[in-house]
Amino acid sequence: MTSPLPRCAPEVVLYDYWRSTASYRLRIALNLAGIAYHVVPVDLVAGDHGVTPHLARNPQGMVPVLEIDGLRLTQSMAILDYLEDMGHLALRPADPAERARMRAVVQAVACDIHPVCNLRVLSRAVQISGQEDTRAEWSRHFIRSGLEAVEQMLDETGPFAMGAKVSQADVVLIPQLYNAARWGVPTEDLPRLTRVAAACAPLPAFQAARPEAVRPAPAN
Ligand SMILES: N[C@@H](CCC(=O)N[C@@H](CS)C(=O)NCC(=O)O)C(=O)O
Repeated sequence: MTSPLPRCAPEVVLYDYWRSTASYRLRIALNLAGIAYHVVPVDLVAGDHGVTPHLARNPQGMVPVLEIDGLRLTQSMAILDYLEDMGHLALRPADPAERARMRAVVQAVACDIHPVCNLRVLSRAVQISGQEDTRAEWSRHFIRSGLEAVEQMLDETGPFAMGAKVSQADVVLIPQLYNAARWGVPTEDLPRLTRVAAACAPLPAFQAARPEAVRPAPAN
């Protein structure tokens, strides 16, 4: 009698771009969950997100997209909640008031800072103004003012964004801080954000998700 084939879990596939902060959120989350995944790069600079086959994966033409459990999911925060609802993660405080406080931080980043500094928004701003400088000035303005407000929303003692435990707030803040540094936005004078960055930096799940750690090797 032949032995049955081993039952393999279907592969988890992350369509991402190494510098994409929304993709960075999912890399951290999947690492925290201990879920192995295969990365398919979608080159935003080359415009691969706006054409087939990526548009067929996500009609919004954005990364990340995650294939998991036979599903194809878009929107990083919806995916974080899916991983949580499936029992892979516990990054949302149980207490409703604490959870609302955390969601306020998450949404300040994911709904208010990040979208206005997205590639398509910056490209349009440059197109309308006719000034390439607009890209950096616009980004710096919205990232700095947004982070100044977020600073005041964070837990006073930490060390993580909402207190003693890593939460979804840390998962969105670390990529946003990376993006701030990329645009030359100073954040060292924001002590709570600086503390969050220091607390998350040594954690292996955050380390392995860094853009520098996942950047594809240049093609020869
Ligand atoms: N709300 C979406 C945002 C996704 C998003 O903005 N992704 C960016 C990269 S960080 C993107 O694909 N940008 C392409 C563009 O702006 O055309 C999510 O959280 O997944």
